Amino acid sequence: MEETKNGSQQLAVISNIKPNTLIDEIIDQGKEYVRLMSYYTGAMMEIETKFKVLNIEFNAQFARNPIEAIKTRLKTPGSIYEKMRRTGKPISVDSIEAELNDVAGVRVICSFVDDIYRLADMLAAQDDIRVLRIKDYIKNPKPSGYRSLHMIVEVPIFLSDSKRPMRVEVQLRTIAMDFWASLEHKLRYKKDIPAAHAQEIAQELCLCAEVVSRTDEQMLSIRQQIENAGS
Ligand code: 0O2
Repeated sequence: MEETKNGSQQLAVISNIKPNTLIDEIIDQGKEYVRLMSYYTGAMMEIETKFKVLNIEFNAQFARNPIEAIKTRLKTPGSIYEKMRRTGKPISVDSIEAELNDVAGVRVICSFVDDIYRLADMLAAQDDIRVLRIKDYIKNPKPSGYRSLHMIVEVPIFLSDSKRPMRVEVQLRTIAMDFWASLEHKLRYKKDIPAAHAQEIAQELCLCAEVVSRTDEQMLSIRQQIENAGS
């Protein structure tokens, strides 16, 4: 009579690997995954600190803060798996590091649109930062109306015995752009909007994004008028 096999034994038969080897591999991959996530966390901390330093310096020089808030997020395992699967990439720790640019994300919420470009230039000019890609969704908004400046940067993290370059996705946006993106995400995320209403809702959201963008322009213009009146 054939012996009943448990899950890992069955998997081992299919993949032609001895059960213990398979379990060891899963445990090793798990450890490697946790290690990789700790590197990304370190990289996010490095970038967050760089922006905090720029904010303090700017405040000392111009008596105002260009940054309203900084948010960091590590992509969840589910979200990583989904993106790897969707893009047809092999699911392994090495491949996650090689293929994904946005495992570590830093979102910088700025007061005014010109602060976004100033901060982006200041970050890019730092000699330990390598800018790999910039997507300007402010000058070229997405069809949804989404606006932000996206940068993929590489920053070194210093480990106990080595230095390792890590990629971080930086999203810079104004308070108004963040207000729109957060609400739009809440309204649309995983909601099964009936096809009959989808286009109308998308158009309304896009109109809201344009109103928000005009408000940003007006606020910047008001700040500049105040600065000019004072000088
Ligand atoms: P989450 O949870 O925010 O991370 P890439 O993989 O970078 O080569 P991709 O995925 O097309 O290419 O990147 P893109 O479009 O430059 O930026 C994706 C991220 O921008 C999204 O991340 C959102 O954070 C944000 N984003 C882009 N378009 C929209 C939009 O229409 N509405 C809102 N609210 N946010 C948007 P994730 O992975 O979707 O989610």
